[in-house]
Amino acid sequence: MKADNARRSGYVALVGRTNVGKSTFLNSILESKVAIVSDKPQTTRRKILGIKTTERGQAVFFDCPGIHKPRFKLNELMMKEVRDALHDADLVLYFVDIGCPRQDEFVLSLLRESGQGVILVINKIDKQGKARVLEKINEYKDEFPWREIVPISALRGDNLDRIEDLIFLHLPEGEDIFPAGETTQQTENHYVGELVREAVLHWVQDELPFTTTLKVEEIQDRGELVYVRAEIYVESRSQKKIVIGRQGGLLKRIGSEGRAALEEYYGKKVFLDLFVKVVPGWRNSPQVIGDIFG
Ligand SMILES: Nc1nc2c(ncn2[C@@H]2O[C@H](COP(=O)(O)OP(=O)(O)OP(=O)(O)O)[C@@H](O)[C@H]2O)c(=O)[nH]1
Ligand SMILES: [Mg+2]
Repeated sequence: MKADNARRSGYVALVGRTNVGKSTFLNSILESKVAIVSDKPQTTRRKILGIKTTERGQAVFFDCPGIHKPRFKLNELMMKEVRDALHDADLVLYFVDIGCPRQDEFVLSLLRESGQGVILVINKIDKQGKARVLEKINEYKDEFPWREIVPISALRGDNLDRIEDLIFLHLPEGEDIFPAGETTQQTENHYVGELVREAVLHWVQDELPFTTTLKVEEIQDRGELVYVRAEIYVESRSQKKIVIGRQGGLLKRIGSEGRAALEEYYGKKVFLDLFVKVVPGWRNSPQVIGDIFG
């Protein structure tokens, strides 16, 4: 017979369409800013690992890019990240936004294919009343053999205790995978690039969230300050003009927001040197994509 207090551990894939709040959930449950968040589509590009160790065990989350049909090599690799995470997972959390209509036959087919146990997470309940929560549960309950259905607000923290409880209930028995005390596994270069990209996403609009990326070229600790040089890639000269803005105004805003995030991370002064570079078709360029996923 299994002991109730046996330690549990395993991989938990966070999947769903873009903007449903997967990265917000990861940061909330870890109480640490591990993944960047934005209200623009396709914010997360490669899967981000987040580790939660408690007295019950260890849940290792894969925060995935939003599920979509790929049109560029970049997006094919984003979807590969999702498939890999689904394959490697011991448990899947499928996120939906309570305010969005159902349009997820494609996602449900991926979940079925994966053969994994899935918890349905109805996020953003802070935006809607209780009646809507019940409606949403009814809409979904017969669509898949869900292990559980949990309404939450990742932003406000509603029901996070409940979901943590259920995660450990459904993870297999096992010892910790990572040393206690670790919360993520990202290189400094990647994390720094993500923080600056978050600032880019905050300020750009229209097609630019899709057509920009960022590469950190240099990080140099100069004692009293950290020097960071990064390049924002865009696809055309007109996009470059937009990102720079009138009299450099937009790039300045991006720069000062990115610098503030980096100063918080490093706990000291940062000099952020930002450049905008035109790289036509970078979303199909093996070299650029290699940098993103490498
Ligand atoms: N009102 C409300 N907004 C939320 C909640 N969770 C996330 N958001 C907002 O939803 C937007 C998208 O959040 P993300 O966490 O970046 O979404 P994501 O699912 O990781 O998106 P991708 O990385 O693009 O797949 C942001 O503006 C968040 O602040 C929530 O519980 N309530
Ligand atoms: Mg995300």
